[in-house]
Amino acid sequence: MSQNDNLDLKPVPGERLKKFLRRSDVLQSTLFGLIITGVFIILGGKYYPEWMPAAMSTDMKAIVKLMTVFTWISAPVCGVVLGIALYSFLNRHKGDTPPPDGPATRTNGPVVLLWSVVTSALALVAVLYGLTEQNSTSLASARNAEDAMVVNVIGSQWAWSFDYPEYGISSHELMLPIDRPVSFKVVSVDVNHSFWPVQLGVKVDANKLAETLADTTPTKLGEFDVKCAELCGLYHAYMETTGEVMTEEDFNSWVSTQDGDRNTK
Ligand SMILES: [Cu+2]
Repeated sequence: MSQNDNLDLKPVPGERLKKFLRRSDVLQSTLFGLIITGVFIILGGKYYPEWMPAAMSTDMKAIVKLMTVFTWISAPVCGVVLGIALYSFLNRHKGDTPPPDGPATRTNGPVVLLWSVVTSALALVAVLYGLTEQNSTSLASARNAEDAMVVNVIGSQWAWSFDYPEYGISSHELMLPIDRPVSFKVVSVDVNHSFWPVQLGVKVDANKLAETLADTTPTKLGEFDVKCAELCGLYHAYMETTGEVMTEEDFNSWVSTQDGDRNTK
């Protein structure tokens, strides 16, 4: 072993990382990764609000925003993985004998450290953003509203019914006045169901032995879908109805047309 070989073994700070980042396979994979990351960031920001169901409540608005931000946060991870996959596919070995292994990345300390720090930071941002959003004032105001309208939601095989104790009426369609917080008290009379008014961004289990609660404030006029999101038997797929967010005036006139004897129509 010559003196030069001995000198080469001494680690120079930052040298392994620099060497790694100058490799052509790393450069090309990174380039693919950056392009794919950019595509996901643009798609997430521009199209998520269009692809998601219309945001008709404070909760659904928060969910669309959360999905967009989480797409941005996860875009670099997905971009790097797909970038490496694309590079590998384009440079795949043709022939019968397998190619020799490249240098191991898992033993390259600085590279492992860099990737661990970057992904940990992304995960931390996701956790902090999620917690902040969960406790945001718009959601908390529906949760703590004293003037909330209570709707008792009853799931049964295979239909939903809604009791409005304040008005002494019952309906198979979920009518709600705009901008008034609503508090859903959800139960089932038979098996487990899941109450899912899609565009309101609420999804909560309907159990037989325990009442579950969910709150939101409808913010947009129009019809929305109410589905069951828990496989509950033969006609689960048909366990759906419609709802509508109405002006206060329309809601009051709808209430007056309902039978006060809690007759489900
Ligand atoms: Cu169901």
